[in-house]
Amino acid sequence: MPRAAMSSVRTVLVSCRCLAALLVCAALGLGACGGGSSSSPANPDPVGGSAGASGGGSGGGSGGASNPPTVILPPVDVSAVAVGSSALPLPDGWQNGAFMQVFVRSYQDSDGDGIGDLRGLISRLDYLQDLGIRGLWLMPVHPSQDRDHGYAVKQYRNVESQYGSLSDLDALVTAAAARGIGVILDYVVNHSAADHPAFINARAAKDNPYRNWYLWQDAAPTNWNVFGSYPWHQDPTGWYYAAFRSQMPDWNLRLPAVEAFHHDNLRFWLNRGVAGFRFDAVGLLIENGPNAFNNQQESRSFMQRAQGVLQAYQRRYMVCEAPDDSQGYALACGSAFAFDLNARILGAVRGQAADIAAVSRYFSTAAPSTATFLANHNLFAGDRVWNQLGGDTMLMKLAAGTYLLLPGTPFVYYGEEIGMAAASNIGDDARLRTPMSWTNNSLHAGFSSTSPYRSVSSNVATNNVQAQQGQADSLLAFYKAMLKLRNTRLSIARGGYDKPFVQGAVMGYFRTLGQERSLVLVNYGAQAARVTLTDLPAAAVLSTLWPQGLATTSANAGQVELEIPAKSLRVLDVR
Ligand SMILES: [Ca+2]
Ligand SMILES: [Ca+2]
Repeated sequence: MPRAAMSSVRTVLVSCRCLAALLVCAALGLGACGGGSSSSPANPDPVGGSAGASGGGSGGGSGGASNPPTVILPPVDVSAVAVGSSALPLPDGWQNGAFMQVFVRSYQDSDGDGIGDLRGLISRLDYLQDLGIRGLWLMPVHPSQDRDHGYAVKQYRNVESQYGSLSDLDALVTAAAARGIGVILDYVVNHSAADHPAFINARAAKDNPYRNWYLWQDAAPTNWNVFGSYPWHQDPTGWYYAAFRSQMPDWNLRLPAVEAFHHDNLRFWLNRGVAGFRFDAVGLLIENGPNAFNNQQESRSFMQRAQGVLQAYQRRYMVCEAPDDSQGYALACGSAFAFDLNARILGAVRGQAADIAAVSRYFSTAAPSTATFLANHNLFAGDRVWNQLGGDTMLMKLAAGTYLLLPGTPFVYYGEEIGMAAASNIGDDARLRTPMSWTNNSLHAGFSSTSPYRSVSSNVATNNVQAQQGQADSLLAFYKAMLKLRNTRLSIARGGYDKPFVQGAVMGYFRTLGQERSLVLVNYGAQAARVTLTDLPAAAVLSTLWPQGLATTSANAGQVELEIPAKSLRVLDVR
């Protein structure tokens, strides 16, 4: 913990005269509501700099005979964090390798409580390294109110106790870096948990110094509809804004103190060697009104400034989730997820011509830093790939080969590499977040020694790591082969995207970096296809990198014909 971390934790005292404070007393389970005298807050000059930190100065005397009962609201750690060591023991360009999106709760349980944890994840780093993964995106690992997905953050500078401790996270970061893997954390910047100390303070009274760290109105605002829901929620002291749900109130990100708080939080983790962040829901950061709450310029500017925080450090990486404005945030964030590509790839894999064309075109205009993926932890981005493609291994290979060889930074959703299915007995997003299938054990999938907190995937019997390891034609082996190409060919990891074309159901393109040139051909069709390339160097030599064992081909006057079997891909070195 940085030097200053505990030096200015601010405690706020509030009178319990009003109903709101009584409710807070009740919610906190504090018995101290019945009396006691006020004492000075630990720091009498809280955030806003205005009077009223103690609450005792406002409200006017009611002329009562006794002192008002007082409750001590929880302190908020808003201490400043300065830039620390900027070094990162990762190679330059590490972020051009593939990431694994990991839900820690479901990855590996180390202590037999049925819940995944950081020590469990550390024990699987060798697997991830062997697979060829160069980065990990950990879904939220902070103490959370939901104690599931983690997106209702209660504390930004600590680790969920079910997952372990800060030192466990440090150990993970160190052990991952030793394997050439950077760790980025999910950072939830739009909202906190309702149980976050700042919101407990904010809702206690209108004059609480943290009041305007959130968005409040006295009366219910009209005409608001955020993706089908009314985002204002009634509380005893007013109406507060929460775009997602009542238990996740939105921060007031226009307030400089709130932005500074988040920047300090980011530095807290960057100073510990965390390699960067995945920022959640950045389209919804700052609102300008009922018809202007999504993708406002102020939100992009906010993220641009967050990028500035990371730029004070070496080789850090950040990526944003902005589902309906991927390219708009690519610049502001440095990298944003391609939510307009994943369904196109799965459509191409099914042989749909419009989707093949769209995939071929994509990186002609998209930022080369775009983060690609097939599926993630949210159903709005699609079901598990196995479910979407009917469990067809050939099609899953085609989908993987498509995005793992394109420009950008690919994000593999944990278990995707073994064709892990959703849970068949769960209807919501949780179906996508089942325990990792390490073995065919129908109770715990090798994820734990006991019954896991959530049921396992529906296809654990067939699609698990143990069954696929050592099998040359497995989906796992294919992912490993594609990642090896990405990790050993700089042109594929970070080269240009040149001369894309579509011939029939075949998509082709070149990846070029310096003298190294790679040619990728993907046949999405149900028949074998012959592809004619016409403008190669006159005596170009094409050697096949994948699949292995094919003869070298030479161009004749810059022209060559290549055969691609149905639903397969071919990668060649061209020189
Ligand atoms: Ca555990
Ligand atoms: Ca917001």
